[in-house]
Amino acid sequence: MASAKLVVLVSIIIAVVALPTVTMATEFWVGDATGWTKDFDYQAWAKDKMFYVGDKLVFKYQVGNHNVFKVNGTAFKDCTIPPANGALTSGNDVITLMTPGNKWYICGMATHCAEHMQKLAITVMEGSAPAPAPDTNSAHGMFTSGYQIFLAAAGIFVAMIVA
Ligand SMILES: *[C@@H]1O[C@H](CO)[C@@H](O)[C@H](O)[C@H]1NC(C)=O
Ligand SMILES: [Cu+2]
Repeated sequence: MASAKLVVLVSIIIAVVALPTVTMATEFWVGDATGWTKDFDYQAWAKDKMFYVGDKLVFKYQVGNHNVFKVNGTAFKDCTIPPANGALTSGNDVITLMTPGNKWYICGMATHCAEHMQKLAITVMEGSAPAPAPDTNSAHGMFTSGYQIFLAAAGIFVAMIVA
């Protein structure tokens, strides 16, 4: 049964090698724990982030206090508020980034955009995030490599049983 053993081993090796290249869409909570509100620097928040097609933006806020409009670059700059029926108002608005390019979002309440910086501009990139390098400093990195070690060990165990 050497060939069955080989098939299992090769399958496991492929799985372990391929795992880090499987990328998942990222869900960004705009403003992190602060959420979507006045007087928060969303450009600073976005500056060190990479947005890819398929990722999601989640705007979290108290219903009625804020809202979300997707606007163009001109309306973003001038804080031009579109008609109210175009607003997202759920307080937990999820926007999937469907296309690459520049995207602009503003709050349409009173002067939140014009006077309180409640506006976000991002650039969405084609493709998906590169596989993260093994990062033992983060819990996620440890989980990923721990998971791979587990898979490899399980593979060897299964291979031994099959043999
Ligand atoms: C931007 O949006 C505004 C308001 O929705 C619209 O009047 C304007 O024509 C748009 N500008 C461009 C360049 O698309
Ligand atoms: Cu607002």
